[in-house]
Amino acid sequence: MAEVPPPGSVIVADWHRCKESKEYFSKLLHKKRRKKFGLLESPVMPPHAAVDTVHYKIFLSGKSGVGKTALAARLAGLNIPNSHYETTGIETTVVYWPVKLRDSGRVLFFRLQLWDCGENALRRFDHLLPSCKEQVDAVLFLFSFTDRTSFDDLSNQIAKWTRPSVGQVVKVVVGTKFDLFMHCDVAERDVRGFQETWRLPLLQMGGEASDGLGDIAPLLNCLTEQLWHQDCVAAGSSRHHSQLDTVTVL
Ligand SMILES: Nc1nc2c(ncn2[C@@H]2O[C@H](COP(=O)(O)OP(=O)(O)OP(=O)(O)O)[C@@H](O)[C@H]2O)c(=O)[nH]1
Ligand SMILES: [Mg+2]
Repeated sequence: MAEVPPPGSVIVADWHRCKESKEYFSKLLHKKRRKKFGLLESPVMPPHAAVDTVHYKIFLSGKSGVGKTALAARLAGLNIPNSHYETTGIETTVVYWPVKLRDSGRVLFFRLQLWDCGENALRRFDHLLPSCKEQVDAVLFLFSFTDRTSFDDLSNQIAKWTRPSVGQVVKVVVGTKFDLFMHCDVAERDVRGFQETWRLPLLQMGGEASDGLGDIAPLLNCLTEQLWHQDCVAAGSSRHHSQLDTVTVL
């Protein structure tokens, strides 16, 4: 398995808290709330501060009800569903996230297209998984802290994505429903044991979504850092990135 870069070694950690990042993060907000980007929309910087955008495809994996659709909504700043409505096919959601590279000081917008497919739909229709897997850059493996079986199944899921036929994909584990600690079914020592075995980043999610970016920043920073690292390793140079395109100034 590819080595995971230590947090903050590739991108500036907690950059969203720095004053100089305000100009970029403000493009994600409207009246202090998350801006909704339509299919053809993207953050627009003034000409003097135009930055490049890099595109990635992310697949959300996990049992039905663990919170894949809720996580996609949380990351995009959309309304989180209160009830569980099974996702009947593939839904995609786009999330923008600005990042500052540590070595060069260069700023990039990451455009993350999240692919969320209902687990039951995946099982019912064979053609869905190949579409989700096609040219995927990263997989978020979700388990719920309130559902032991979703945690026990993680190793199985990750192993499927670690075969040589799959190629290199960034892997991040997300434990959802961390706010429901009264119903917690996964002990801390089990989580530690899992991390020692797999050596993958594991982040916890849960609770009311805030209007700010603080609750999603750890996951998005971790994901973008690994995506960039994976590309640099693949290209053999930290300066080259084939997906670069300039943010269009409308
Ligand atoms: N309290 C709490 N509830 C959550 C959290 N994440 C998801 N939920 C709830 O869990 C339920 C199921 O979440 P979904 O996101 O619909 O589950 P899913 O993984 O998309 O399920 P399928 O589409 O059937 O595969 C919903 O009622 C969500 O509101 C969380 O972090 N905390
Ligand atoms: Mg769903």
